Amino acid sequence: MQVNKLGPQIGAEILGVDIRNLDQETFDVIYQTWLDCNVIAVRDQALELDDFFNYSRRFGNLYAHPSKSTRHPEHPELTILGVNKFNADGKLDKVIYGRGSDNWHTDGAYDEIPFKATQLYALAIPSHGGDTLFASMYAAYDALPQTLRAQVGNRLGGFTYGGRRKATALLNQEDRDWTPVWHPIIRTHPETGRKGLYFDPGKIVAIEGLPKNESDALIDELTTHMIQPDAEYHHKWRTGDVVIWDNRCTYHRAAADYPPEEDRIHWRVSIKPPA
Ligand SMILES: O=C(O)CCC(=O)C(=O)O
Ligand SMILES: [Fe+2]
Repeated sequence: MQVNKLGPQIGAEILGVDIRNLDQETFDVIYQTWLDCNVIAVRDQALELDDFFNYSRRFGNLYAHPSKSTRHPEHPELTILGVNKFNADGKLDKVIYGRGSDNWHTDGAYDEIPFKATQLYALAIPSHGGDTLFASMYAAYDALPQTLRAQVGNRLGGFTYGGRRKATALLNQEDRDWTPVWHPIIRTHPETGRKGLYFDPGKIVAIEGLPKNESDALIDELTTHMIQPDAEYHHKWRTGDVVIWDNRCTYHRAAADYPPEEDRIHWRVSIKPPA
């Protein structure tokens, strides 16, 4: 097995393994690399659905994403990205094509127990474009000016699916009402012990204890501090890549800049901590 760091602070690729049969010792190295690097890509895999599920379950429990219309019909814990991109009239469905591209975000902040990880397996990749961009929440926290750090303090943020804009187009009509759940904005990672700026401008609705105008202003201010120089890693996909990111310390966004007539298809699972 070969491990190569890819970005200055985050991102690593792993070569020379078959994730269908990994002994515990090898998996432990992969897991530790993931904790150290926030996002890892295991290259050159050829997987059936069960292989992808079995490997993903080594990171935690699989959780059915609230977007029912993009789930696999027989396996609710599997989301398929990039299929049914064109409507019946031949027009590009921007919600499918642009999924994950509106904001830098962390997945699953709208749940009481947010997603620990998200894992994708690349089945089809376009000739150019379509990268996934990643950035470190640790770096965002480390660079936060002292005044802002004091303003946030121990405050909680309220998060919903779709946030203030109620961007719920991927959800069925009956699933569009959300009650905010509250998470500390400065969050200590349960496994690394490092602090990060746990933040998502597209999901946060309010900051605890502040009048709406101050809460909105602080949200805008924090948004400008999420992405730090040298703390990004841009993943250029290859078919057969298995990429997992840590939602407790990583922001991501899809570039949504590839030729729409080309396929870009991934299997995707949301992973929560083991019960
Ligand atoms: O398609 C991508 O590059 C990532 C989309 C995304 O935000 C997600 O799967 O959570
Ligand atoms: Fe996402």
